[in-house]
Amino acid sequence: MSIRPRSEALFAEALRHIPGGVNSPVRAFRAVGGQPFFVHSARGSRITDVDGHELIDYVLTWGPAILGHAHPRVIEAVQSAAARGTSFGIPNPAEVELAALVKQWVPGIDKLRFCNSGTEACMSAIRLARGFTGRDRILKFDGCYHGHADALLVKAGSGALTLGQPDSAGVPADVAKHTLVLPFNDVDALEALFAQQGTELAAVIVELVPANAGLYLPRPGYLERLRELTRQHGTVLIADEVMTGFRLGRAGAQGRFGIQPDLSTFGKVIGGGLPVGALGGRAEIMDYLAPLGPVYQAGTLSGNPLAMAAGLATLRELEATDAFTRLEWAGARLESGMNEVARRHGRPVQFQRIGSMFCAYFTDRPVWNLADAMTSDRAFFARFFHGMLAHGVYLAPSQFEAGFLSTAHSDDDLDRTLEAADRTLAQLS
Ligand code: KE4
Repeated sequence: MSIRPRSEALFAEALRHIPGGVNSPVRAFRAVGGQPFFVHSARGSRITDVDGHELIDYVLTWGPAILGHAHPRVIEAVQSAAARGTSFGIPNPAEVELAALVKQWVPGIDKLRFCNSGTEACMSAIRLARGFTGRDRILKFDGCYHGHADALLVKAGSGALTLGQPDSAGVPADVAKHTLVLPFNDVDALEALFAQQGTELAAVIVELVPANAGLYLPRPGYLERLRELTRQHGTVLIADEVMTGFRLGRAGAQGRFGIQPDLSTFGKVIGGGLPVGALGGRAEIMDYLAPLGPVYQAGTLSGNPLAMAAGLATLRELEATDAFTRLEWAGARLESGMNEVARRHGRPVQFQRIGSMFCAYFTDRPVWNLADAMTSDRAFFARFFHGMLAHGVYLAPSQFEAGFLSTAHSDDDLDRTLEAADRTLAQLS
């Protein structure tokens, strides 16, 4: 007897109308088996599915819901903005306010351009770097994901990796050939590449904290060396902060690691759950964007007033509360608790965390790059995922995704989560 009959019926219908029944591949549960549930509503740290099950949510719509779902101030801001019109395609005050606020939070952002997704932001940043330098070649790192623009779907992480399609069909070889891919955290490989072709590189795009193959951290000195090499060779350093921006602190990962990129891309939190992306950085580069400069970039809904209102309300709430202190505390509590539970059951787990982002790899070796991440026992992860779901905890449906905490996750949520993990590991032992 299914406990989710309404979700099952909806998924059967979705399969008739939508490829794979989902509007983004990772939602399809292909990495963990079974089928996705459908959400009826969400509030705070909880989501309720269409069959009435309430779950503690650690996906948080893949990062944006840093204040938890349906935060009153965000809802109020969006409702108030909507009453004045949903879109104008004409400059509106909110886009100026949000751009100014982002500049206050992130040193080194002289100018900012809004778009509608992280993909758009990263795609535009690559085009801008190519236009600014006159060079075609770019470098990314395996396991890192920067959205689904052709140039960046080369050994992508996230969904593409989980679906076992390191390169996507439909990306012309003529496009992919301009994208070089190195292992992350390998300084020797970086030195060799820059020695060989550094002056031909338009850009390096990097997640300063790769979180699309689970979550791993830069080794001490690695990002600093990357910054030095890109500066020496006139290569634009693009920090992809779509996931880490405004989550790992006011200045995101670049603030935590003291790295000053030339360009940064943002998404997720900056939109407070509505569709927003952004790229920003040095005016010398940003002013190459149309209508000032020769690099074209555009969007009907860019700077949309509803999305701007949600983003402004979110950042203002983070600023008004001790959000980052709370997020750090909750992350540390979850980490220590999960490590204790894993030890109790003699299960090798690498629980890797920074701030309110985390990933539990089922492997006995620390994870510093994609090759390490691939040693995780994905079959066991799938069983753990479903065990946790059965105990009311929703983790990302893939080993190669990060989990997130919000300011709405209570001590009781954390206790329940650790209890669920204890019971799940006991059942799987
Ligand atoms: P979007 O186009 O999905 O808004 O952003 C693309 C993107 C760019 N850069 C980074 C570092 C990202 O993490 C993402 C998107 N993240 C995935 C989750 N790993 C989105 C989830 C999905 O694809 O459904």
